[in-house]
Amino acid sequence: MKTSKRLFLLLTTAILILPACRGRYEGNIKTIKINESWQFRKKGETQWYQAVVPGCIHTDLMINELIEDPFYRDHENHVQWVEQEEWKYQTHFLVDKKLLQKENIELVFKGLDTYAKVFLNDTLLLKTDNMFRQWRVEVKSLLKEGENYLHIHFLSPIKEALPYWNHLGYELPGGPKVMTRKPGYHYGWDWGPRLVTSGIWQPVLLKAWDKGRIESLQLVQGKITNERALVTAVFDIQSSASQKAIVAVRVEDEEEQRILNRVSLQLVPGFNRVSFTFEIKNPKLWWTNGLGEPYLYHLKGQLKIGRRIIDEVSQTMGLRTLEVVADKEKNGESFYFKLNGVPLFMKGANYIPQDSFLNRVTEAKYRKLINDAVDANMNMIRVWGGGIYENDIFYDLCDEAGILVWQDFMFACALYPGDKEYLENVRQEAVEHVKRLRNHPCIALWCGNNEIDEAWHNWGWQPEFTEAQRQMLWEDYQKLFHEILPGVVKEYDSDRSYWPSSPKFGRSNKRSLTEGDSHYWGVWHDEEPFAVFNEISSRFMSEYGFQSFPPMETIKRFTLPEDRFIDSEVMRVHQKHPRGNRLIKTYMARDYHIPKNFKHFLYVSQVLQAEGMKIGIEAHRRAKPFCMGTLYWQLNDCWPAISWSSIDYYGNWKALLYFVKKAYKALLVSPVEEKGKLKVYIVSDQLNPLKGVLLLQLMDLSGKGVWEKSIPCQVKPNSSQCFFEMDVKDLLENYDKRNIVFKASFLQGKGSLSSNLYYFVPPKDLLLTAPSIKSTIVSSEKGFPIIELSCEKLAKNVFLSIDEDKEKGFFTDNYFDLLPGEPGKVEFITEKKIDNLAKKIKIISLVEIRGKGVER
Ligand code: BMA
Repeated sequence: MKTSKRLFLLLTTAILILPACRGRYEGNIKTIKINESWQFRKKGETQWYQAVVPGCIHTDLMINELIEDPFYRDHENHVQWVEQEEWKYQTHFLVDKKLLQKENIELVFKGLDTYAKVFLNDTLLLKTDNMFRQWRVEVKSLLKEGENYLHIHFLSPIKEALPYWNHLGYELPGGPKVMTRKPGYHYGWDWGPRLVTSGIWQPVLLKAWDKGRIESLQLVQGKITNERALVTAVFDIQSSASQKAIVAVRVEDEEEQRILNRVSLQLVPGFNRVSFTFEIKNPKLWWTNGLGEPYLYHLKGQLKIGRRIIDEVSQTMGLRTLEVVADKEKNGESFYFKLNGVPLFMKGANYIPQDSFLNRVTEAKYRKLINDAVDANMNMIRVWGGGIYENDIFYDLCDEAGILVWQDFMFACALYPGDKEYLENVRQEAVEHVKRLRNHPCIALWCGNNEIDEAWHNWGWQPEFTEAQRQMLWEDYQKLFHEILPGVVKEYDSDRSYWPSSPKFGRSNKRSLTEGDSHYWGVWHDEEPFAVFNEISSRFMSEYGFQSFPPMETIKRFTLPEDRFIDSEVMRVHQKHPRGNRLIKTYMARDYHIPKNFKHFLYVSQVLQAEGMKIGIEAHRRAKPFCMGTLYWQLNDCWPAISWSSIDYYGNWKALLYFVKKAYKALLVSPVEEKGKLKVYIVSDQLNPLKGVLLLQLMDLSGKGVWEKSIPCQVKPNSSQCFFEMDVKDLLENYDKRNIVFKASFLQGKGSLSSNLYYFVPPKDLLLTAPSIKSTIVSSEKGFPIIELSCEKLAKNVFLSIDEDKEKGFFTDNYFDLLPGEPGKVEFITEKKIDNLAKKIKIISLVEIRGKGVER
């Protein structure tokens, strides 16, 4: 272990400053956070270092400068030894007399990563083997007044799994990691590094209580009409005696604070369940982003014994009905969500954990990400099964924002053991998370796993096993995903749907296009052109995607100047897909001139990804109601990488998210070529009909109009309709395709509600010339600068950037096409005022970078 620069070195435990009993008496419950004065050391060494709790071994090693940042250059490779080691964590905490007088005292570990032996005052308290679970241990008899010693010994997650793995007698697809209940992505993924952490990743609490406490409060919605909603409150209560109690639910909204209902009862010692129904008059419903307000009621569940409220839980509640409609039809089986009776087209993305080191995901990062999703007009996020069951804040924010969550259980792309102990461990894990999350209106469905059904049938796994093994493995699969997990959902959250695997069928099964959700990876993995998105359709596209490079400002943060070329060793460490760079170049060559300059290559890679995904998204939306959802892969990153993400690790929007924002607008005008015809669709997710005019214009690239047509149209609510079609040959008879842009706009009065451009040749064949972009900066009402842009010739994919070393800000639009005679406006949101902004903003478009730069 490196010993230099130990900023936080603490020599002995003797000099520790012990935390006093901090915490609040919440009624009768006292909670003390044990998050201070933690130290760690490697097993076999004597030196203790300061640790941060919650945290993980890698970040602790970094803080103490014992390892370098694994995200920097190729340092991921230098820290692989960490996973092989055992780590000890310790702290001392004070307990006072008053606390010891409590009837019950419990140590709660909200999350330990992963194989740990926990000792309190040198007595073995607990052995853990599941990072996703919480652990609660009664400790009253072990605690003493004054100083107490807590010590956790983390075993190597790799070494612990191996004997178990070797004992199997065959190799499960996914490798030894499947033996360990820990996020799959920690072991490396095709967008993420291998950083197998250990540590105390969630808070440690001491909870002390007398008499009784509320274990959980479940809110089960009954019938909802315009006049009233009936809700049943189910309280699970622990009582230390036979005693009388009152259990109540209060509403604590701004306009109303009162008890909604209460019951008196006689508690028995131990576990008690009590339920009663209450009524909400003139209920306000919870709606998704774009459709209405995601209204939340603020409730309190209370337990009163004698005259005192001895426990109280706060709970928000969103009233809504949500069904997953999977009905057999003539041509397959539908798959869609119905919210408050309205069939809902889902627009969103797949989410992965925001960091390899989960303790670094701050509340601010959660807020920014969910705000970005809202800003991009999403109404669903899929929490993918190779990551984690997210922290409460994630679901709280989704509740507030009206974003539905497709929640996978944490199983992805592998087979898992089927022995009794493992299955029981997993069952407990599922029970905990279903109970934790079931009151969130945002949870749309529980899904067993990511791609395992598809993999079993299509990924060539089966020939690796004997017939008997195959049978056993499939039985194990069925046990977990068709019995245990749906059983847990049925028992603890019976109103929600369970879906065994995403996708329902793999791509090589034709039924994947007519039944259930599907993952379409013909584009990318099989190198099919983006236009294939226009030909295939499915009932719900829960995955499809394309990679791009992050922007230069991100690359600068993990490279040295000599690393900054596409296939440099360092860049390849940050490209986890074996064929990734080659695929990007292959697709780029089809549609673009491949830039020689690295910075320009980054830009074109993003434009390529964005334009490609736009084709997919619009095709899925046009296919409504046959197709009722589109979730692209992937929303975000867990480290700075070349990946499918739309937001990079540092929160920067790639071109893709700007395109998504437009393609996910409630009203979409979508031109497309189908079998030699140009068609224009209007897709509306609005619930009201719209009357307006569809204006169609052909222009040359200098902005001169050559053809125009206006079509009065009535757009039905929640629909996709084709309002125009014409043979492309006839339409373009007199013009050079390479010099033409088609614009379709939906107008009401003079205002355009939505518009879109269409080109008849790939960008590399367009006769683009220098657009002569002019920009002026004016101040907006909010005080942020606005950049007004105009051009003389069509400017394709105008890209605004600012000196990435010095300044930071967010352009409200970017990578867009600018038409002559149609000025553009972009706001630049910054935290601090930037002097000489006009000089610092750089503007380029596709034509300016052709043939420029040096190839590397
Ligand atoms: C999907 C996901 C991930 C993977 C992505 C890109 O199938 O489920 O497993 O990262 O493809 O290959």
